[in-house]
Amino acid sequence: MAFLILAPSSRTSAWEKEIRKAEPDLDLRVWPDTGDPDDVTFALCWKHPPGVLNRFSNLKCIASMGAGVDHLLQDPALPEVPIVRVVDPSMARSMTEYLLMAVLFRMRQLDRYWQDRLQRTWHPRVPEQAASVRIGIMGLGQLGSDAAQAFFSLRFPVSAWSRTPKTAEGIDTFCGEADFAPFLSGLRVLICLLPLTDRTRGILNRHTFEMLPDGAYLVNSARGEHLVEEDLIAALDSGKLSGACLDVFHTEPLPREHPFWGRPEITITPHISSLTNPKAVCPGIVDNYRRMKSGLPLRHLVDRQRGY
Ligand code: NDP
Ligand code: OXD
Repeated sequence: MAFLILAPSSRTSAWEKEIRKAEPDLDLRVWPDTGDPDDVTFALCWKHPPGVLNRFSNLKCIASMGAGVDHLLQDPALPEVPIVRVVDPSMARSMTEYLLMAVLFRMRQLDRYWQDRLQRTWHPRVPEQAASVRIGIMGLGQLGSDAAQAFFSLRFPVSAWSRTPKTAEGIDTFCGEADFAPFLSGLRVLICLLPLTDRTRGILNRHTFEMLPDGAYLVNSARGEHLVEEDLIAALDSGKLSGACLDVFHTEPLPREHPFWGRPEITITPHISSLTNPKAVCPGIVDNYRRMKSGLPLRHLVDRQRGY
């Protein structure tokens, strides 16, 4: 029974260290040094080359190194074994901190003060009150729920949209396609925290932007493919949107020639809104490995049909 780390584009030394710490006797292998492929029963993956997991005929579980599993499900030859993902309160907290930073930076016009500083200009502006800035969160799961509560505790009005009905203290909740337009109306900030699925790909498009009040602000820290990039440029050009803070992109790293770099209204961060911390998550991943070995129910299972 071997545990394989399969993450060709990632540095894996911290993962190896933390997995060994959690289970010192583990037969741990790191791609591409798999040894006998028939030994591998558990694979911890991030952006694996499509098709390669089929080499492991005794594979019993695939674990995502992150919260998202779109990188796994886009492999058309993914073996039919259970998939688990990372759920970690520190990841949710980190995402919440990023979102608070994005919204407060914008609200308190730090971008403009930064420009003023370059000109050595003293130019006070009246700040907006949180109570007049309605935040809309797409996705009320592990990350969206934490963020919604944090904005609510700072007295922002908060709306949240999910696939199935939800209730959350102080949050105006909406669900499904019928609720999409009412959810969007009245938002000053739209935050995307959806998983990438067939139903959510491209959801940040011109039709969605049209349903927002003029001058709304967009934050996307879910996946680049949620956004139709040319529709964002058009919405900024027309003034429909006043700006955006983007952490994720169709192509990462964002190519140097990409038009987003030339747009001062777009804040760009390099997919860091919530990095997975191997120290925090490896005990849970190893727990699932042990569960798989003992035939116990796995935790944080992914529903393949739903896509998340
Ligand atoms: P969860 O699975 O916990 O939550 C997903 C939420 O999205 C749920 O509320 C779900 O609804 C909702 N949802 C899914 N499909 C739809 C739909 N078609 N219409 C409306 N709502 C929908 O995911 P997490 O909160 O853990 O993570 C969300 C995503 O964030 C990840 O998939 C990943 O892509 C991204 N991420 C990005 C990071 C970064 O650094 N940039 C870091 C970590 C994650 P329901 O509750 O009804 O099921
Ligand atoms: C994740 C990510 O899905 O970091 O965890 O994007």
